[in-house]
This record gives sequence, structure tokens and C-alpha cells, in this order.
Amino acid sequence: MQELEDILIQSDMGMNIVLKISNNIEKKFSKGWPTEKINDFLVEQLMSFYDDPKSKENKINLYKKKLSPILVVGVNGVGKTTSIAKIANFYKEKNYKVLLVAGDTFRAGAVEQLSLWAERLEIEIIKPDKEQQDPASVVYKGLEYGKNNNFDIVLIDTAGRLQNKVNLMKELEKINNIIVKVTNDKPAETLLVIDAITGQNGVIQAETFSEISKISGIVLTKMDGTAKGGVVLAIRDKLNIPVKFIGTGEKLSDISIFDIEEYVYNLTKDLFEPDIQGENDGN
Ligand SMILES: Nc1nc2c(ncn2[C@@H]2O[C@H](COP(=O)(O)OP(=O)(O)OP(=O)(O)O)[C@@H](O)[C@H]2O)c(=O)[nH]1
Ligand SMILES: [Mg+2]
Repeated sequence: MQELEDILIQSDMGMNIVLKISNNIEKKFSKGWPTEKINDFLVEQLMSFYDDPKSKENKINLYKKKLSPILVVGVNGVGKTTSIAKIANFYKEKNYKVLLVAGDTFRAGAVEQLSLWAERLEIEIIKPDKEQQDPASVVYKGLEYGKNNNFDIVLIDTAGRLQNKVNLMKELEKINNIIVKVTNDKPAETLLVIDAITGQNGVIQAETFSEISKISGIVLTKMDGTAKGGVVLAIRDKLNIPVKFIGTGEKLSDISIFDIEEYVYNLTKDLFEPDIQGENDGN
């Protein structure tokens, strides 16, 4: 049991979930430990944190026949800009008309970075006219342009300055107000990007951003590394925010729509397999 708990803890799902699961396992298997059954039960348990994975809120929401603004937020360096490029590519390949908005006017180089992606993707981008321009005004320009030119999706990049929560709050509030004003609706999605490597800290980020803005989904990045990304289960458990996309590398194609079954499979796949490599060490 201890070993199992250790493995679960290492996957970053948080003590709360680990204890719930281990309690349930102990209750269910008080008479014996048939490994395969425990494995199945564990998968079942992990899935249950997602209650209804097929429900509408777990799908990516896009408005029909009108502009769908997707606001992308998150702390520095988690992969917001890269994820925007990937999502843009994902929908471009499905023949959606996609526009980018460089709403991170804070960090030098951020506009340039998104512009490079726009160039590679051969899609249009709305940029600030001058340095350090108010992001809300860039967003306004982007939404107007998107609306008037029949775009389907407008992806909005933002700066992630958690160290300055009041400013960030004001900025996102302003951007949200602009979206409502121009489109008469809330953003189709407000995606919080979480880096799988940050572990349990992701829960704090989700809590903080939820206080600032209604988050409709998570983009979990850097799942190509060793991190298991269990933090999204903790976020789901605590804040009921579903995951929408998974990032698995730095290339445009390294993104997929979140699939709870695949995710849980990856989370548990080497739990009960003997560590052949390890056992052979020193032989
Ligand atoms: N391995 C891997 N690297 C990623 C992934 N997503 C993003 N990155 C890398 O993470 C680094 C930061 O990505 P950005 O997209 O610039 O992150 P950001 O959140 O926009 O950063 P700021 O604009 O500084 O707040 C870059 O080197 C990306 O290539 C991923 O899924 N896997
Ligand atoms: Mg960025």
C-alpha cells in the first residue's frame, strides 16, 4: 500500500486524491490483493474523478456561426504562446478561419514570438501599434477585425504576471469586458495553461486564476517529459475544471484533445509492471 501511495504521490495528483483512492482500495481489497483487479479498480477510481468525461463542459466550446474568442492565460513560461500556435494549427487544419491576437504587450519579444508563429502558419495576426500598448485595446482591435472579416476563432495571447496579481486581475477583467462588449458574449473558452512539470503548484495557479477569471478549461503542457501530470486530477477534484488539450512537445503537431481514458492509461501503465530494467541492474 505504501509503495502504491508513493507512486501515486509522484504523479502529482495530490494527497487528497491519493488518500481517497488508497482508502477505497483498502476497503475493497481487505481480504486480499489480486493485482490485476486492483489495477482495474485504480483505473476506475481515477476515471471517477472525472465523473462524466463525455459531458458537454469537457468538450471544447466553439460558437456556431459567430466569432469564438479563446482567451489563453497562465503564469510565465508555461507554454501559452506555443499552445496558441498549436491550437491555431489544429483548427486551421480543420478549415476554420483562425486569427491570432498578440495580447502580451508586456514582455519584450512576446509579440515577435507570436508573429513568427503566424508567419509559419500563414494566418493573420493583430499586433499592438506601439510598445507596451494596453492589451485590451489590442484585443478590441482583434475582435473587431475578426468579426468584420468572418473569422471563426480568435486566439488571444496574454501576459502571465502572477507576481502582480492586482494588475493581472485588472487586465483580464478589462479584456473580458471588451470581449463581452464586442461579441455580446463571454469568451467561448478561457484556457488556463498549466505546465505538467510544476506539479502540485498547478493547483495554486488554477485557484489564483479562477479568482481572477472564470476558467473553462486547462491546457496541460510538457507531457512529453517525465511528469505524469496528475495535477489536473487535483484541479478537477478541487475546482471542477476540465482539461481540454494536452501538449506533448515543441512542434505544432504536438497537441491533442484531452482523452481521459488515454490519460489514465498513461498514468497507471507502469504501476504494476515489474521493473525489469531495475531488477537486471548489476547483473
Ligand atoms: N517539451 C515541451 N516544451 C513546450 C511545450 N509547450 C511549450 N513548450 C516550451 O516551453 C517554452 C515556453 O513556451 P511559451 O509558449 O513561450 O510559454 P509562455 O507561457 O507563452 O511564456 P511567457 O510568454 O514568457 O509567459 C518554450 O521553449 C516552448 O517551446 C510542450 O508541450 N512540451
Ligand atoms: Mg508567451
